[in-house]
Amino acid sequence: MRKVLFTTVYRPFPALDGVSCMDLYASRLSKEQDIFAPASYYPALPLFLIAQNISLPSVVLEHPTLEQFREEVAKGYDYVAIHFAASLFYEKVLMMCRLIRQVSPESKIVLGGYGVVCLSENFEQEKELAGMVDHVCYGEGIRFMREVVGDPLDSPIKQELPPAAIYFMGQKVYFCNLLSALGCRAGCEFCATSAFFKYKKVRVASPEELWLQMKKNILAKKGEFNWIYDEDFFQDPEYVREFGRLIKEDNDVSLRDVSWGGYGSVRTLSRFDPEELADIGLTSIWIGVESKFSDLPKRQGKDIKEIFHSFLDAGVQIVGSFIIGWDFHNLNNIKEDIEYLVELNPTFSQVSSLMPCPGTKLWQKVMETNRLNARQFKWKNFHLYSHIHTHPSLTGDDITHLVRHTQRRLYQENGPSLFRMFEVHLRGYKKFKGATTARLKERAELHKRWCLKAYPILLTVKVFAPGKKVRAKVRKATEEFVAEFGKPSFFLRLQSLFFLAYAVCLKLSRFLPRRIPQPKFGRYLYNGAQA
Ligand code: B12
Ligand code: SF4
Repeated sequence: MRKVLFTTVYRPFPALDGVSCMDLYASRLSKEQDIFAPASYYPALPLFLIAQNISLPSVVLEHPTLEQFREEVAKGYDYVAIHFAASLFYEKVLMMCRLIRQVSPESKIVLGGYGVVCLSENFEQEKELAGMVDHVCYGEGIRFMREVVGDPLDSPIKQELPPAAIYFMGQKVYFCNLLSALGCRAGCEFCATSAFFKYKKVRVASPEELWLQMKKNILAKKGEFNWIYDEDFFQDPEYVREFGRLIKEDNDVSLRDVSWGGYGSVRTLSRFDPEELADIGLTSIWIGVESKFSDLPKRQGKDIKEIFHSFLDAGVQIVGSFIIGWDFHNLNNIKEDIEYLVELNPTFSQVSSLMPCPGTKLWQKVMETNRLNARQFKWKNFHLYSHIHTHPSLTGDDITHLVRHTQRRLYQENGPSLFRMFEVHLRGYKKFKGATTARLKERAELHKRWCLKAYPILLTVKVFAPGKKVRAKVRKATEEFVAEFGKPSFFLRLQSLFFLAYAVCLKLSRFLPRRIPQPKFGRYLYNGAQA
């Protein structure tokens, strides 16, 4: 019987700015937050997703070494399918394909993931790579792989995905991921993911399928919350409202346990009342702030400050992404832009340089105006902190410095993200504790549970706070906590001391030479019967 090997690229993974590029929280969402940046593991979602939706038996390798990969390939697979997650991995993918051709020349090579966009360019040996592979997926991968192996394209899609994990002060929090759709119609000129799907939204799950899988995750206690993939989940209000209706009418699950998040934009969120979304379990959103001066269509609608304020008040955490290096940025206006982001007080943030990506309108513009630093261009420098094109007035070093400055300002003014998370839950609790509906009362209980869970971090933040301002915020939050929930229990106080001791050890460990942590190797079997 034919069989498939699915794999990520091989270890070790590079560090960007001293932090592993595979760590979503430490390297991005809570960067520059000293000991308060949690570590995280993120599964290679597409591989698990595709493996369970084809009829052929398969093996999924996550983060093998090159040697482990070689041993597996030598077993003789009909297809070797590589998750080319980012073009940064170009050299690794090239090496893996050369190795497949040596060890198992009969195997068909399949590439998929956003990284494949590099194949259309001509900087390194892209032609050699393109010449070695049999199938390249530029788009949705489940149906693509079904077509490659000859399965019916439109069978139902399963989504039993391993949870992601966040590690902090010896604690572990799991969260689940679900796929609703890929691509986006808004067509922002810099956006890699919408360009990849040709500015169309490719729907993968109906509201019912999405809710049934989320409900399964909740009842199995697989994770504390569910992240929904859809580049702008709120773009189709009828879809969101149907999904909400299913949640509301389901008596098996209390709102106390429903906690989900997704990407949104100012324009699409302006069509919803935060309370309406809180009532169906929304607890986090990712909003592209991009810049105060941006006139992107997705930024039109309510004032972004109002959006931030009203959602944070409703207990919804916000990941705010922000870009340094727009053409209109200069050393005079950039500080104003940065302070504007700091004032919005996103719970987590992604601050990056403007990264033109092949396939986007921005890439085309940069190429046409000869602004790509093409002579020394290498895909290994292609990431969210690089500067691969010239800016009208800022140098590459300016941009690197400004990215770091923004991350530090967010930390100095607002404190660690985990503290901001506590604040948002407290705000949510205060808003809903006196609610008149039973559902929103349950929502208040969800916030209370998180406040109690996060309370022990306060002492450590107070001791290691980046300044007086944050210390004052912690004092205020502690008083509010006591006013709402009474004096913390003996257990909570003990846990606070444990966190503090842990933090001291972490601080001391900073004096030791640091190794870049590598994600663990995993080998998973799928028998094809699931499809
Ligand atoms: C989660 C995530 C991560 C995670 C996990 C990555 C992983 N293990 O795969 C972490 C934090 C580790 C990460 C790191 C990085 N990431 Co990242 N990441 C994402 C993010 C947000 C979601 C990807 C995802 O899982 N989506 C859900 C799955 C189900 O959808 P999907 O990936 O699109 O997969 C579908 C298809 O693409 C296709 N497909 C995908 N793989 C395969 C493989 C095969 C064989 C086939 C047939 C099909 C197929 O089928 C799937 C189902 O339809 C995307 C942005 C986004 N909004 O999508 C950026 C994104 C992929 N990351 C990006 C970058 C640049 C990075 C970093 C370099 C970080 C940095 N600081 O610069 C590093 C590199 C390491 C890495 N592994 O990617 C870029 C890649 C752009 C490019 N062309 O290079 C993206 C697009 C962000 C962006 N807008 O620029 N990332
Ligand atoms: S709204 Fe977001 S996902 Fe959609 S095109 Fe713009 S940046 Fe991309």
